Amino acid sequence: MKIVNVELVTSAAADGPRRGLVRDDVPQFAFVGRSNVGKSSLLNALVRRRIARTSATPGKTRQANIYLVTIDGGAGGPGTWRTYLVDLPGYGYARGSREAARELADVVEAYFATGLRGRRDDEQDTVEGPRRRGVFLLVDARHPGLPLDRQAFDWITQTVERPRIVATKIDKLSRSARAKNLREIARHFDAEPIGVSSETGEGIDELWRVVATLARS
Ligand SMILES: Nc1nc2c(ncn2[C@@H]2O[C@H](COP(=O)(O)OP(=O)(O)OP(=O)(O)O)[C@@H](O)[C@H]2O)c(=O)[nH]1
Ligand SMILES: [Mg+2]
Repeated sequence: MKIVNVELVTSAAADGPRRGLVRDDVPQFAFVGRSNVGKSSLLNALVRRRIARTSATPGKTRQANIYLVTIDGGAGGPGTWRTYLVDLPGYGYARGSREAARELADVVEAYFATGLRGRRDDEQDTVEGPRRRGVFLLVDARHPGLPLDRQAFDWITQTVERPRIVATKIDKLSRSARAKNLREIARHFDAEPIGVSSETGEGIDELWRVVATLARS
């Protein structure tokens, strides 16, 4: 599998013109999770370049950044295909004010309201959303079962669709702790998580297989 091209097509804020949100036939995959869980790092690991800004301080990503990725081959066989990968602000941004946290939540909600469901409350016509899509809920492999992650899971499931669970930063755990925590996460969400590390690249191929299978089916 070869990443042919990656470009940032739009950055959309909650209060900005919502024209920025993309609605076409190219499948979309969104990354959701607590601030600092590693969403932007995972996007960079997937596309193999440092295109999304990351930071050790939570609250780095403040807009819905939509990247158009052109890929050659991968699961599903040869051929060129495209997908959007969407890097969203995190929730649980504790360091900022309540208002700042609300602002970031608004961006995420605005993205799902317009970008995935294909419908805007402030628009009369119903706009077709992407036909193929996916939501990845990222949880820190070191902290299974956080109430905030469960709340996000329930919200996404009700608002958009049941997300796939991705357990991040597995490089920070020993082999045994990793297996134990992944089991706990699986029990918590009643779904098998994909363990990944943006540092070592573990799990990245598996995540691409999931994306390619959904995008190209
Ligand atoms: N060891 C390790 N560190 C990681 C990994 N992924 C991310 N990090 C680190 O975690 C911190 C946060 O990463 P980001 O990718 O900026 O997190 P984010 O979820 O985009 O955060 P917000 O934009 O604030 O919501 C950075 O210091 C990263 O270097 C990983 O797989 N392993
Ligand atoms: Mg980020």
